[in-house]
Amino acid sequence: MHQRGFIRCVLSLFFVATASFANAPDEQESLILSPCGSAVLPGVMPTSGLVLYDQLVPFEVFDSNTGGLLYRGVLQNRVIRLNSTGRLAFAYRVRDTVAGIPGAIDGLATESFEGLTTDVDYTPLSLGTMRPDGASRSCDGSLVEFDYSTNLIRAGSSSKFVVIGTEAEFFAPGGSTTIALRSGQTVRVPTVQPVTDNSPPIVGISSPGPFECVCNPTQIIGTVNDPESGFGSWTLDYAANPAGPWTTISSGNTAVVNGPLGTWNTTALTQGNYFLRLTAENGVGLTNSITTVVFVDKQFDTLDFRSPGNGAVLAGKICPDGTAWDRCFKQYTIGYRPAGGGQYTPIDPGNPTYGSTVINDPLGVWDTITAGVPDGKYDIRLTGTDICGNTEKAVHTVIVDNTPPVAEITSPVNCTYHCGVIDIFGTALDANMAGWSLQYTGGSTNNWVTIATGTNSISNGLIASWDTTLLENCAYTIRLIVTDEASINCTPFRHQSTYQVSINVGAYADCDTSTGPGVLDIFDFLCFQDAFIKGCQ
Ligand SMILES: [Ca+2]
Ligand SMILES: [Ca+2]
Ligand SMILES: [Ca+2]
Repeated sequence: MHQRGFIRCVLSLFFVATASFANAPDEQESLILSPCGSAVLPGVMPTSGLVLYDQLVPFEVFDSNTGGLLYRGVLQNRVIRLNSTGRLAFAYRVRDTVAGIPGAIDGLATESFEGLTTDVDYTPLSLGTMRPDGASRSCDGSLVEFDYSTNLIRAGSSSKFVVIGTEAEFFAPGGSTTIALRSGQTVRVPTVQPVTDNSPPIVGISSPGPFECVCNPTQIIGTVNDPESGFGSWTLDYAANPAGPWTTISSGNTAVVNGPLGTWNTTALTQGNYFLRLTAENGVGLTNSITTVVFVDKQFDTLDFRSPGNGAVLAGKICPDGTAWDRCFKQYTIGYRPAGGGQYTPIDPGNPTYGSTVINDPLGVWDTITAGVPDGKYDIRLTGTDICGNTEKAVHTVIVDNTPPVAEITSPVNCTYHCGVIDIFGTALDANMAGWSLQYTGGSTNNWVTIATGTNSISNGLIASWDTTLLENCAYTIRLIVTDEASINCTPFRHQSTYQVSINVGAYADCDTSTGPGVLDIFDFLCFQDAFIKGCQ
């Protein structure tokens, strides 16, 4: 077998010639050739119709032993839409053969007719001289073979058209015809084949999936294919509204099987749902279309840093709270730095990022004591990021105050005796002072009675003057309570420092308390003298 003879074949699909194919009479009976069947051809087949395709396929056959040329010619392949049936007939004829070489064709066999009815014959009135003796069909129905064994198509001769009428409505490349020489050599040349395709092309978009988030740019993956009749063309469009207008993303004229269909640049689009439509037409003109909805993501949707607010004074554990939400959420982060500069450090080393959305709830915890954060002003930054890399940030500046206030009474001191108006000295101090309160208990009261309050800081100075004139002689305790503004561990509780001093108000004997048990001596006299001067009666 020698197949070097096939040199070239330029298929011109859908070439339409308007010439009438033949002028055979249409009134004759046709000959249906069933699978496994064979028949002598009557030469009566009606073949007038419209020539849809007419191709000349050159071929050569060589002797495989000597390399000598055995045959050279052209196979003419036509497709005709028959007037009699409206369906396609496939016709073949050997022509333009070169004389003077030894070859002689004794058979033509063409394939891909399985599943079709084949109505076979030759056209006695067409060009050419040789006609087949008969035809046979393979048992699978694919191959139809015309037999020229007693009417050889010798070199320099030609043949009349042999015709296979079918019920096919379409044709496509992919068939082949084998030319056999009497001496055993064959050559196979490409010819068109009938196509039975009642199914539209397969179209599908596998990525992005329905309602999936789409970033910019996004590659669209899908399938446009038709295994029966091959492929015509396809278009990928998008629209904001299913009624259109549609804008083309990409198009093509070759099949794609779960591969890239195009790259969608969404730069000019606003965020929202969009429709993607894939429309395709197969090789026989059937169309199919699929539409899906995707979400074009253009921004981080909601970042609400609800608390702590700017200027908040905080201590211990700090609890940022609010909302970090996106339709295409990826993560949020919370970091801190000294106010105004430097790198942000995650507030929680165990959660450098948070992978779940939060809506109006705690976002994280910053334990300023465990982290050893010095008192001072800090920026807290909340950052939300979506899967497209869109981010939103919010920064609040707060004051960390883990230092309780200073509360101290320096005068009077414990166990001293006093009368009249007592000046109380000491310190009430905090970097974030909320206020102080000076109170006493004792004598006829069992509760704390306020002497004075203030919001000013006092550093080793007069806190208040306490008039004890109307109080009974007794032991009294005075206390200084100083409160700062730092909210501790995300509660309303503040730092509070207390200092207490217990004294005696009124007459006394062992005035100077210099001896124990008490002894009345010159120092007591001096003490009495001093008390008298102060107004103790
Ligand atoms: Ca199909
Ligand atoms: Ca987003
Ligand atoms: Ca403080």
